[in-house]
Amino acid sequence: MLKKLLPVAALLLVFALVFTSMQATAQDADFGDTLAAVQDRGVLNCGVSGALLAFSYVDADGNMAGFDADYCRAVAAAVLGDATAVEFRSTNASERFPVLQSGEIDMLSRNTTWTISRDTSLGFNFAPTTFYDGQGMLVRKDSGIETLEDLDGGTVCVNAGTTTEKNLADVFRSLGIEYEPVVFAESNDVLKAYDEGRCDAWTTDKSGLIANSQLLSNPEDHKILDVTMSKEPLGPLVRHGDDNWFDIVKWSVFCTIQAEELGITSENVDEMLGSDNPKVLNTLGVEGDLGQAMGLNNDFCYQIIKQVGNYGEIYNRHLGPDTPYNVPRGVNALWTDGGLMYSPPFR
Ligand SMILES: N[C@@H](CCC(=O)N[C@@H](CS)C(=O)NCC(=O)O)C(=O)O
Repeated sequence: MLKKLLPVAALLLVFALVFTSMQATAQDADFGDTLAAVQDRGVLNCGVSGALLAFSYVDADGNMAGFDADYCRAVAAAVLGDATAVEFRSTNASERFPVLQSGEIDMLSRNTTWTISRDTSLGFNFAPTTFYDGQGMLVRKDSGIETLEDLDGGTVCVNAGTTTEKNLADVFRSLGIEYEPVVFAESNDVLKAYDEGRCDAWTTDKSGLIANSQLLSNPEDHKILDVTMSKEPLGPLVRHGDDNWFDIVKWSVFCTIQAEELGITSENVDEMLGSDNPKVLNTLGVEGDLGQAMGLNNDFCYQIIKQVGNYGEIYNRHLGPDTPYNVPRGVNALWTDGGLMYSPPFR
């Protein structure tokens, strides 16, 4: 009798082992390595530009400041409960992708355009767009240049390894404009060359032109042409292969947008914990376990808003009316105000 039962018992044992290992695999897949690595390290390694005013630059106190830097801080607040637990890594346009691919950084938040090839063949996942931009062209006011066609036979300063460089070639080819690109790896060199008069024009994302043109010797002597050469949806990105980490970065961005829509700010967030609006309670983690499903505390969004602020606060801090840039929200307004900023439900 016992002999007969043995093979059955062995079979059951094999099933049990396979089942347990499947469970373990599902669990591992739910929480990829990046979250654990960041938590063990106690600091988020975040790639930025470091050379772009308003987005990521070293301020007078020696701190990394700007809109993109604040999205690094938002993720650190969500994951570590501490918005200051960020190690910033400055990157130029060409090195930003290798440092993310190699694992040197956990995420990149560096005025980077979401394109199909970056999303697929380069092996990245893009979190929601934080700034919808487009490519512009800056010229000297006294140059007489009013349109792109006026640049025929001219020189254009541009940053290597960017969508900017490729769009410039495409747009000028389609318009039949002959030009000479003057290409540099570092944006500071682009700026310097244009400032010294080595190019008739300087092209990059309009946000970059607005911000970094403040560094020209006489910013008021220049103007941005009234043309948008491309779509440049800018936002944070992570490596392929860690869905949970992608979710964390994605929902950290959505948290800032959702909070603005719900009227939750860094100032009133504590008061909002006692709100009678279920949407507010879910978003802030007073009710439900939305954070836990990503391996985070349920108050991850509360931490982001308390420590960094909602989308509108982040925007205004770096680009709003009280800054030298005063960039109107435009398409970056909330969807409820006719813009493109829209968070899926927190439920
Ligand atoms: N959004 C474009 C352009 C990004 C870009 O690198 N722009 C330059 C000019 S504003 C820049 O950020 N340079 C800063 C640097 O080199 O650190 C892209 O993703 O390729």
